[in-house]
Amino acid sequence: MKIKKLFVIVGSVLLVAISGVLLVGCSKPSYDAFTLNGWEYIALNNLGKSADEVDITKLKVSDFINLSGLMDDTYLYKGGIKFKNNSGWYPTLIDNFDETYNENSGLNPKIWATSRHDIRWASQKKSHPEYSNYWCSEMVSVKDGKAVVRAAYDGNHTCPVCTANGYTKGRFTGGFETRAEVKNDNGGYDSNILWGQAFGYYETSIKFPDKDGMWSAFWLQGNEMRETGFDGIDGTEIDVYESAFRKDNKKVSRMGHALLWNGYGNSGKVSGHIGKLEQNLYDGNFHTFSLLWTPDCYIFFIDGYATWATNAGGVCKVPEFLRFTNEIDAGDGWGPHGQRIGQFTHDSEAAMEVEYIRVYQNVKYESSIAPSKDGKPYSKDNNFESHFDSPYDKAN
Ligand SMILES: [Ca+2]
Ligand SMILES: [Zn+2]
Repeated sequence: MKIKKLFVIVGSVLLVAISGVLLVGCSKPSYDAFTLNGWEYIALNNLGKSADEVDITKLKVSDFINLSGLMDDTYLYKGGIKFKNNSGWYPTLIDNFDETYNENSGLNPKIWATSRHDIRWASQKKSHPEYSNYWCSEMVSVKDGKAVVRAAYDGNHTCPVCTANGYTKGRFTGGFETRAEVKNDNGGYDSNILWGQAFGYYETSIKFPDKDGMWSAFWLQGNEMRETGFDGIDGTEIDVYESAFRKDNKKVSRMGHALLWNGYGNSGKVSGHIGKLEQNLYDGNFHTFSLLWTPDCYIFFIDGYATWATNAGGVCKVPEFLRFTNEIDAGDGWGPHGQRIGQFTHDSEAAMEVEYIRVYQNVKYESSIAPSKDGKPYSKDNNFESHFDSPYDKAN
């Protein structure tokens, strides 16, 4: 055993030395091979092929699942008949933002709410209180078939809610989600889920804000994510993408996926992956980000290719809501992964644009969903709450 192990170690050192020489001699930037941690077997089984027959670092969504024959028109599943294909997939929520509503920033109020008014980050520069970053519903709109989250400095902000909070000068942006946070009598907020789902396939097409000092994200979150028992099974924050790498995008685009569970305080757990990509995600075009969430694992895709797969935390079995959010630095120029994202300047503005969100469910996943709190189907009536019950992380 020992000898074999030694050989392996020597072998890898050699390999590193050789690839080091190759890298020095080659001016091309290096990209990360996609890491599926064994979950590529799902695609291989589906394709009926072995790992030798396909490039397992270049697996596509269609290698894992079959969505053929399904519509992609704006649609909301309301129970009853499932328009499912031969593989058991059916659409549950498709919004192409091709319909504009008169209220709710133009978003369908049955599904969406704008992220709640809040100060996101106080200014990190004492001499510049106006560097503070606020979320405001007025920064969200539906335009030309897209949901748009603007980001801009406003020195005379007149939104009534912001004004009542004393936020009239600063950096304003926001988000929208399938959950409404409503002020309660205890001075806190109730988290009312408007639409939630456990498992399925989630795909969005996004154009990033093209400006220093910003990042955006598409993520899923559950009301029970802060419960400290049961690891991630009773709720996991699933960051399908978190874009904070525009600043050092000269050679390669990087992108982060992450899972967070058991709250955000001392009990909080995290697992993430940041990969270097061949394509430029900041080229001013739309790019797709998607998640295949099965009862066994999470598989993340960028522009249709599987980039990371994991079952970290134990796979979440309870419904979660969708979030599209935009962020601005507050004068420090640091992003969420401890990297420099630059400074937001006040003389121009930028926007995060969402072309569509498409969510599908598979009949085979349905029996793995955790029972609801009251034993009835998950809905607004039981606030999509599961039977899981454990202490709650008070942090954040
Ligand atoms: Ca938990
Ligand atoms: Zn406001």
